[in-house]
Amino acid sequence: MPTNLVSEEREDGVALIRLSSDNPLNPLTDELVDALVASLGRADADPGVRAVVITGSAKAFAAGANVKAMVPLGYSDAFQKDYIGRNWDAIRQVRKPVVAAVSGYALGGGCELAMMCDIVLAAESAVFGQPEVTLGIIPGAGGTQRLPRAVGKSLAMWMCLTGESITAAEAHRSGLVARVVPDGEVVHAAQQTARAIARHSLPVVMAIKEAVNRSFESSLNEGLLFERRLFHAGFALHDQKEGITAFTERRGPTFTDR
Ligand code: CO8
Repeated sequence: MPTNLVSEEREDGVALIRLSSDNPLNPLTDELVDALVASLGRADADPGVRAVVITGSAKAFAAGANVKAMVPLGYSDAFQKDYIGRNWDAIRQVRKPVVAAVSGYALGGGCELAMMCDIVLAAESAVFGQPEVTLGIIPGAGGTQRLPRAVGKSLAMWMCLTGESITAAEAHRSGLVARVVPDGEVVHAAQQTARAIARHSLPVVMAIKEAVNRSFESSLNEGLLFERRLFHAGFALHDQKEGITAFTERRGPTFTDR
């Protein structure tokens, strides 16, 4: 069930999940991440949902992991209880497309959460950063791994080693962000993007997500083979026949997810 940490809306096949903890900076407490993971699980399992939007408050997508909870934590506990891995790893298991709508701060775990999403849209005043080094820690949820893949080594090193943030415009130029929109419009823009995705065939959309993600996990040859196999498998889909037939008949397709 939705909790007061996360709110859920459903419209036009799009689930909007809003991080809404008492603190508008949305520190990513274990409880908040658990609630987010549960909400994502419901959206992924719901046949009425075809794409998901995650957003935060106007002040912050999320200002990072809950720093206060780390103060008493020792190595033994962190390791044995699989701190971060336990619930954070579930976010990338979502099979439907996930769009991040970022306003305000996306710092540390907040920037990492945005990078776990498939598409990132940012408000003009959004700020992205990995300030962990200033706390004497290293990023722990993908900052050293996903950020270089998104923005290249030099900028990723600069952000992680200095702890300094980048603006939405810089994030857009470097490829971290797909689109920048005026403040106050990012959720609407993300919903529009998600709705555009939701109009397509769901099995095709899910296959595209898998194939793009595979490009980060495999050699070029393996990735191309994976893509080719999925492409061939598409010939078994009714929607593939419908899509290409509709094109030749100069009409719009009616996809049925079969
Ligand atoms: N964790 C816990 N509490 C926080 C956090 C946080 N990340 N960020 C802000 N808060 C709290 C503050 O302590 C303060 O609480 P209180 O009123 O009780 O003192 C309250 O939120 C308001 O904060 P500020 O007064 O600082 O608000 P400002 O508007 O002045 O500043 C900033 C906003 C710039 C975002 C500032 O709060 C800040 O720098 N926050 C910390 C950002 C940061 O360092 N993030 C990285 C955290 S480490 C991390 O994410 C590791 C990732 C590991 C993987 C993820 C695991 C879950």
